[in-house]
Amino acid sequence: MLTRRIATIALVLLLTVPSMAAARQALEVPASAGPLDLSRRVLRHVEETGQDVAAYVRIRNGTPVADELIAVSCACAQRVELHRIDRSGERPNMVSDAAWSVPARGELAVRPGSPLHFMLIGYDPSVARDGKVRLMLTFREAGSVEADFALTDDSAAAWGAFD
Ligand SMILES: [Cu+2]
Repeated sequence: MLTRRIATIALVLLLTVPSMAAARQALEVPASAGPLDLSRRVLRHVEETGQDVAAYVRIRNGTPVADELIAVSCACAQRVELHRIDRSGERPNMVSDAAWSVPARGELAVRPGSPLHFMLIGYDPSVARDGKVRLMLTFREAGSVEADFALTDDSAAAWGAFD
């Protein structure tokens, strides 16, 4: 019986592991602006129109030249702000920044649970296609790039799924 159970577990692993890896790869197509690589592009899914929703991304810069993210936009929102949660006061406060630095040979991690997120103000979920919305990110040096962000019910889990 034990042998049979192990065989069953092995079979389950054999069937699920490759498909999980494939699903992870299929989740995101590569996107880049010049030398900057944009991955882990996720957006909090909501059904209701007119909400403010958060989006996240990891931007990697392999070059010795720093850059700056200076604007984000989406046909799915009235505007997109670069929000930073300021916890220095009595209550957490969302501050809208003008730009975020992408360090040389480093990364800008707009990560769930961190102080940073894109805030899509007045989000319209009807613009989404195939579980994705397209955002445009503009960098001071690298210029503009359009990239799809995957809708998710759990941003932290979606981000972590790339690990
Ligand atoms: Cu915000």
